[in-house]
Amino acid sequence: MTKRVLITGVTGQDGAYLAKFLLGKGCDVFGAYRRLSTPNFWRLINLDIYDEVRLLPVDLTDTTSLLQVVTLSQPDEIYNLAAQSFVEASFDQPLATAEITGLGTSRILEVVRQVNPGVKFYQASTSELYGNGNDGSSNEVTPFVPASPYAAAKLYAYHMTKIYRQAYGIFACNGILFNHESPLRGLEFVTRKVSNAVARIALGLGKELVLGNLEAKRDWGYAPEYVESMWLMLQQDKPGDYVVATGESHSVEELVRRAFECVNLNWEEYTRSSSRLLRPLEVNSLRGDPSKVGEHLGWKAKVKFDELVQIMVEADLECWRRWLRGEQFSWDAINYPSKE
Ligand code: NAP
Ligand code: F7E
Repeated sequence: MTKRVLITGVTGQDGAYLAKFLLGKGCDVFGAYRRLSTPNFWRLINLDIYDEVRLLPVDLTDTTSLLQVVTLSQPDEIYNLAAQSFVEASFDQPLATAEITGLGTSRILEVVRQVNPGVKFYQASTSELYGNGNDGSSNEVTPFVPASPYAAAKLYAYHMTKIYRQAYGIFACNGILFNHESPLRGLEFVTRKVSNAVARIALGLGKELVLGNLEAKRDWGYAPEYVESMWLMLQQDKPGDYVVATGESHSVEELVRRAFECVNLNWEEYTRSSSRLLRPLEVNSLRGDPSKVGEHLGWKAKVKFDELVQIMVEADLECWRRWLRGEQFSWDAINYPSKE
């Protein structure tokens, strides 16, 4: 029988890649999207799957809408990817972040418990949970020391996922994913901000790149690979929690240097750091230990840092070259889901 899957946050980076991956597995894919005044389906259009995903409106702050999408889609598996996911914004909007990213997860879990506790549930947990608690590499038993409203909200969601697993026997998993990036990454995140600025500078469309903390280190992987790990977690005999990472970390400065190397420019001539872009509290360094996901699920990151940066810079160069030729970006497309 065709498996039915529901993805919250289908309009985001991971939602779009996961939808594509699950369609490739032959699943019936339901995508829960948030109605906005400006349509936001450019990633689904970019991956050429807009017509294949069955789009249902939802808001994580509205339990009724969650009840409706779960009842309508009758899923075998739910992937909860929706969140206010930008750490910086969580300092400006701590309550909205708690409502969506934290309580939103509780609302879905409660709908699952009441409607069909047999549904398998994936929670998008994060390396931000570790905060500054550990200088080395972090695994599934490393203590969590959250350092932002985003991380605190995700910590609550992480625990609720475990609690529903232990208390009600729900097949609920936490994927503790380290940063993963792609050409579909939002422009506010540092990798895409850099690749986009570098492409514009290389084509004479931009002059400089202004960043915050150049010393911060992250374990950056390639998003299309990471969504496979989400699916693998729900195909196991037992539910569990898994760190997903490359095992390497690099600084923001290395990211910038590498990105400018891709277009044969010297990063120092175009880049400056502004104290206005520093966060009220920074997570200095994160590196994951992917031993468990490798041993239990056979998952391993293939695309590493240098290749990732190259993929992203080349994709942005291609976009801006098309723009110079008068073509549209995929995110210029106007589209609305049909009620049918
Ligand atoms: P993203 O691009 O920011 O996507 C977030 C999604 O959540 C979007 O589809 C967004 O909809 C939706 N959303 C936000 N508020 C909502 C609400 N109130 N109701 C319903 N939907 C709402 O994030 P991502 O990078 O794909 O990440 C996916 C998930 O993994 C997130 O939960 C994130 O926190 C987590 N995570 C990400 C990373 C990473 O490196 N990417 C690492 C670890 C964990 P709109 O399009 O309408 O805004
Ligand atoms: O910042 C530094 C910044 O915003 C990375 C989310 O997907 O991954 C993401 O969170 C680092 C930080 O990602 C700028 O201070 C310097 O140290 O790309 P980011 P993030 O905060 O690591 C985790 C795993 C998630 O779960 C989140 O949802 O880069 N940085 N200068 C900058 N960051 C940004 N955005 N912009 C700058 O100008």
